[in-house]
Amino acid sequence: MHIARVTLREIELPLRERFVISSGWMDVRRILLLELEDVEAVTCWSECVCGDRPNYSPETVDTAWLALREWLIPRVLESPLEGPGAVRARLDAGVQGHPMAKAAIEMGCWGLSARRADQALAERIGGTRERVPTGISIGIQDSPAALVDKARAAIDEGYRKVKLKISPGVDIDYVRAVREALGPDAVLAVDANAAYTLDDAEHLARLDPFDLVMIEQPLAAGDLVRHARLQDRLTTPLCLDESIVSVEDTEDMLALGAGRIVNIKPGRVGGFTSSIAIHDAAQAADVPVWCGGMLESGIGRAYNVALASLPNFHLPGDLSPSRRYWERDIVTPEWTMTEDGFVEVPRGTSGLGVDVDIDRIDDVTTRAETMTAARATA
Ligand code: OSB
Ligand code: MG
Repeated sequence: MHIARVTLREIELPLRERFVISSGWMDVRRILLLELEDVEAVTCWSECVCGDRPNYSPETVDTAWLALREWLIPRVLESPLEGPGAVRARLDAGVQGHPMAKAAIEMGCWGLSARRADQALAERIGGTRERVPTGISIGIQDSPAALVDKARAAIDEGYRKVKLKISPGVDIDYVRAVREALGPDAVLAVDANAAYTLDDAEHLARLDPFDLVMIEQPLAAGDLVRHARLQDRLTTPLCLDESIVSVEDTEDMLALGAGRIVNIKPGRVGGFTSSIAIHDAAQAADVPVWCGGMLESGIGRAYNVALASLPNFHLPGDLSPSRRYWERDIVTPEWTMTEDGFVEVPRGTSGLGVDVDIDRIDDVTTRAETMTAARATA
């Protein structure tokens, strides 16, 4: 694999509705896209999942742009790579951190290698599922009644899991209202985005009666030991998101008992190689994983759907259809959900399984820069 050119682009896509989580909110998604091209002019797009502000992770669109332009893209342009499995080591040499920026390149190389092999991305990485159960992540609402309306609409649309964002004070009453309205069969989860501390253990135990499939990331990202203490005091399984950036973090979680479920976002953990290692480590420990989302465009979604077709993805992913997020996505066809709440994994196609709508992308692009080997060595 020999990358000859990489174009960095930033686009702005307005969300259909404001998305509020405990640590911030978003009306417009700023998205960093990459277009990779190899020496034989085969191309593939990928997406970097960073947000606008460092509320979910330390990386942002602007730090990723800098890291990609200054340190990461030059590294993949400098000489041929053995294959997508070799990309992460190349990017890690001499560059600490920046897993989201690294993931955008690494996953793009997997996409490119799928195109070169004339295989669907899911097939290229060993995915086995033909369709993946779909969940929805509902942002913080102004009242329990407003949340009940959203959650009920989601169940009616067919979603197989409903995740409610919570934060201190916007939690027990909201979850109770939804459980009472939707009944015992609804698959419900909550996600705190690190808003609590271990001092809130008793308060969080008040969620136990609501039979949630998980409480996602109640404590801070670095709080593995404290998550283990909290898990000891709850019957509801904890799921880690922000805390897991590598397979080593996953091993630590397993060793400490800091959680019983892992949310894998390939864009958060540095790409597919790391995602697959996390998937395998969790599977060996009988710990289920599921694929989280970062309000991706249709390009990032293609990677998430491919990953979620691996066998240990037992729980529905945050893989909602395009129309949940955007008036118009940047791919054709847009991502859809079946009436019974599944997303179909593209098969028998080459690469991502969707076409990139370049006219649409041009319309929403705010900056772009192309780098070639010459620039990289200049
Ligand atoms: O914690 O899972 C999260 C979106 C932005 C940042 C963090 C999270 C989320 C979501 C969105 O929950 C899930 C989706 O993409 O549908
Ligand atoms: Mg989360």
